[in-house]
Amino acid sequence: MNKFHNVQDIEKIDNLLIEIIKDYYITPNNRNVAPPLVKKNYKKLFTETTPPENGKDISELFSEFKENIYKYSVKTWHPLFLNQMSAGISYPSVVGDSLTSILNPTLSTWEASPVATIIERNVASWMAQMIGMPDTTSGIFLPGGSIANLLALTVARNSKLGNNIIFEGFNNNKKNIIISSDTTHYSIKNAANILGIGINNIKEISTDNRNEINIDECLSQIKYYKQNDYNIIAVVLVLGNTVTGGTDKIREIADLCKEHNIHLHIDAAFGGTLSLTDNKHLLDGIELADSVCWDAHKWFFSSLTSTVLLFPNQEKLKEALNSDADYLFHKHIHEDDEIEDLGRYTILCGKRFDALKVWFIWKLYGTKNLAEIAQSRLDLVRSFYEILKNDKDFIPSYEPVSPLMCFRFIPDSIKNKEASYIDKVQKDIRQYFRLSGEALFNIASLKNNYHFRMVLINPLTTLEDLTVLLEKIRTKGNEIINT
Ligand code: ABU
Repeated sequence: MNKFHNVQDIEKIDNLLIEIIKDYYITPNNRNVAPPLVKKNYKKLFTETTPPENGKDISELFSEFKENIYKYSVKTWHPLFLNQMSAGISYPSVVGDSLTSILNPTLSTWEASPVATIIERNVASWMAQMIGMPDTTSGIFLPGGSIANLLALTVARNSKLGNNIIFEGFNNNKKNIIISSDTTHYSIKNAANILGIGINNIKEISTDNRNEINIDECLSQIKYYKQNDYNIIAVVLVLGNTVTGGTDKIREIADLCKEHNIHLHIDAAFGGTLSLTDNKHLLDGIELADSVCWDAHKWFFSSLTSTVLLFPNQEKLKEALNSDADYLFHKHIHEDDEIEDLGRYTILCGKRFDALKVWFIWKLYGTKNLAEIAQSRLDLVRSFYEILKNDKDFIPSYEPVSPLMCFRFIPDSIKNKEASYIDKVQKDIRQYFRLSGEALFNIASLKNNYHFRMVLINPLTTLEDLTVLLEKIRTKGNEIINT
């Protein structure tokens, strides 16, 4: 029997996939969000220290997957999975992603993936239009916002220092700096590290209670570093701060960057979807950016990963990278038999067809429905904020501008206690829910205190789910305080 392509095995696959898709999408509440397990018990489930010598029957393998992997995995589609920005992916995305694996094109070269190359370019251009970038914009799909930020800053560095840096490395004595807020995503720090700029050369601008950049300070710091002969590699603004969903105001800073020819990168990984809502005005000035990234796998209902990195002038990206691989990138004899090789616009040689799931989402729902679904999440967070504001035991940490709500439980009984005790109460409450698996929400430090952090992008999460959860938090919180 040919085990590699066993027809009987293949016929059994659809049963498992359909069973799981139905469990996820038709009965999303049928079990807890997370299994009631601590790390040491998880480890006991998986004790195989050597690879399996002999293959298994596929039905037994499915049973093993369901019993050990599926059952004990965190249910990220559950309405009370509020922990991550990857909550609540859509079924067209699951279909698109599965079909991506079946087609398995690598988009490095167009000749192996002509359709995929064109679809990726088209979907990127839809995203550019949606977000309000200029007509010249094109985009590339990448596996995550962190890689997108790294490539955007590679372009920024090379634009500033010249593409000779590709071959010669650093060759200047001036201080090379990046200007961003003190709450910018940690991937900007990784990029500064990898690009040889150095984390300490990120000049951090202070932020308000929603983690939004202080505009006046940013403008005056740009002027200061310019006057003092620093090389400002880039200014990075954030649309959709990871902890608060806050948005940096773009226009004034963008104008100053244009005046001084400074690369402006916008990390809109989360906030890009605001372009579909009545908060679209928060993107004002985005058309002036030199690069923008937007994660469809956050609030655009796609599965991980599908990030688009957009450039009004994408040739700069190609020029900033090395694509010296003649076994891959061929010059074709007839010009009309040539589409661009997307591999030249990325450091990835194996480049997945991540745009297909976004194509499925967009084609199935259409912009109109997508906008309604996105808006419903903004309406949800606004209603939740009002409930928190009017409840004497809860304090919302800011007025939300996108579906990310932080708040604290501070009843009268602990109001005058030390900050460290109040922090401990928040942590203990969150730990209870994580271990019980009833709900999974996050906790984060915001201006030196711990706050619950709830990502409210899952289209299945209702206001009632949240109010019931609040009551459970109150009950558990009082129990913790009184013991
Ligand atoms: N890149 C930020 C992701 C944060 C989150 O999933 O909650």
